[in-house]
Amino acid sequence: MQARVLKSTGNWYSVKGQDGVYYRCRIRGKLRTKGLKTTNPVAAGDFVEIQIEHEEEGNIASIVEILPRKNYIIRKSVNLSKEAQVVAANIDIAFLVVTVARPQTTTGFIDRFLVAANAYDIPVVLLFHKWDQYDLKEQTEALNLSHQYESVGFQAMKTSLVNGEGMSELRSIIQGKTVLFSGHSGVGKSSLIQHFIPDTRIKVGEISDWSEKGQHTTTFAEVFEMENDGYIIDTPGIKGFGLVDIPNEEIGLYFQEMFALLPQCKFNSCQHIEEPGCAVIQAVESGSIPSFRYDNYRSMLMDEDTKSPYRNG
Ligand SMILES: Nc1nc2c(ncn2[C@@H]2O[C@H](COP(=O)(O)OP(=O)(O)OP(=O)(O)O)[C@@H](O)[C@H]2O)c(=O)[nH]1
Ligand SMILES: [Mg+2]
Ligand SMILES: [Zn+2]
Repeated sequence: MQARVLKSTGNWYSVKGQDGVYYRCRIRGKLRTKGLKTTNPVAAGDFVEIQIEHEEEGNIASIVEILPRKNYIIRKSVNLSKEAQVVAANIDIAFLVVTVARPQTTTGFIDRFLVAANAYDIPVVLLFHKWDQYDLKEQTEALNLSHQYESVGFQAMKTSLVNGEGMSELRSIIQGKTVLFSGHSGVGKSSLIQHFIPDTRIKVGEISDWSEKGQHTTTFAEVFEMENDGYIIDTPGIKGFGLVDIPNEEIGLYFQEMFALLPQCKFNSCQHIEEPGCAVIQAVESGSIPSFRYDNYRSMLMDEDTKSPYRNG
């Protein structure tokens, strides 16, 4: 029977079967994971094939196969082995929660996130959140920014939990999908999850990914179910996407508006730096590509360390 992995805790996995029943599972035998060297074979969000062991003693089953993943996010393992940990799989939408103030989200952060999501093949919707708390100047700034992201092809929304702005639209977008909320600490991710799934154990205002000693704690992602079909994955400790190693010459491919212009550059290997006949530089000069996007692209080329939105993510 097919099932969805909701949570993994060490060797045990909570899954929901197609029959609507929850099972506790262990892995039986060796699971094939096609060349990907990871510390955990099965992750939250995985679709798996299970075999029921016994129903009397609390629905125990075995995971016998992982179905092919549509996409997944990984992070470097906490131990020093080079292995990666699969954090979550099969994500339909990543909502990037952005606030222009209190706290401020920079476009440098946003663009690094968007590049990583693009590389992971995860569609992003930008939420300009806490709209209720902006003064006029901040509203103008947020509007400008959201229009600029829309102009390069992203969906952007105004949202607020205080006045309810955008919430019914957001709910209908999540319907039937598997989504996650990303963004800086304090932007409102937990509050949003709580809004859509009121009985989760996620606490608002709780700093989830650092232990009392200030160390990064290993926490597992968990899939929460919405009432009317829809899944929200909570990934404690991963506010951006952890591990994305993109060689310099490929970064431009993940800035979609630049990638679209590449065929019009004189050289098909153009990196849009100082090559003659570069269509991207022309588009930046004419204003059809926002200059901050281009600046962030250039700074990603220069700074190895900042390719990932969170260095420790
Ligand atoms: N004004 C306003 N405040 C909000 C809104 N949404 C959330 N908040 C507040 O923002 C603060 C931070 O919210 P959290 O949901 O804990 O933020 P988080 O993104 O989960 O933060 P971390 O877990 O640290 O990553 C809380 O005090 C929330 O009440 C909103 O729409 N408007
Ligand atoms: Mg939180
Ligand atoms: Zn070019």
